[in-house]
Amino acid sequence: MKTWSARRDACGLRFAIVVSRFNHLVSVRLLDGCVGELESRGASPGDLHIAWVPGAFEIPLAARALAATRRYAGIVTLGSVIRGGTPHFDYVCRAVTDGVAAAMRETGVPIAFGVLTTDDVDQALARAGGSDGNKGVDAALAALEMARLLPGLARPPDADSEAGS
Ligand code: INI
Repeated sequence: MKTWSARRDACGLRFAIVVSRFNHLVSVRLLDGCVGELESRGASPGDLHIAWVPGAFEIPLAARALAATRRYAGIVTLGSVIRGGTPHFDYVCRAVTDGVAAAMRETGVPIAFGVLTTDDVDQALARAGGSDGNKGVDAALAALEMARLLPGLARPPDADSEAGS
């Protein structure tokens, strides 16, 4: 059996990161995790381009615009939507998830989803470098893996073993 292998090595790859200013304390922690992970895997700081947007609702438009430049191997989206007392939460969550998925489909560029959707701030902080890990790290790894995998899918697989880390 043959598999495509996707080394999670960021050397020489350029990434864009779209991050929401809303819930800033959470966002900076997600961003720290994301940038730290990509740099620890060899990305050059000059190859990580960061776009701040007002809120999660604006993330898809910026991600799509960046993807359309064809300059990036992958894009990471970061932010948090925290439930309040109104249906606003549901509309913003729907818009950002559907919008990011559509941007990825329409452009063919890997766009990782690192937008938290939580009931309260504590849950968000727990997932932004707290007790439940850091979704910024997870999103960075997803973007990196897809960036490495995608070009090879145009050719048949040639590795005999499972993909490594
Ligand atoms: N944006 C967020 O990123 N997170 C939220 O929790 C949030 N809440 O709760 O309202 C939020 N709202 C702003 C929204 O994303 C837009 O920036 C705004 O509606 C302007 O278009």
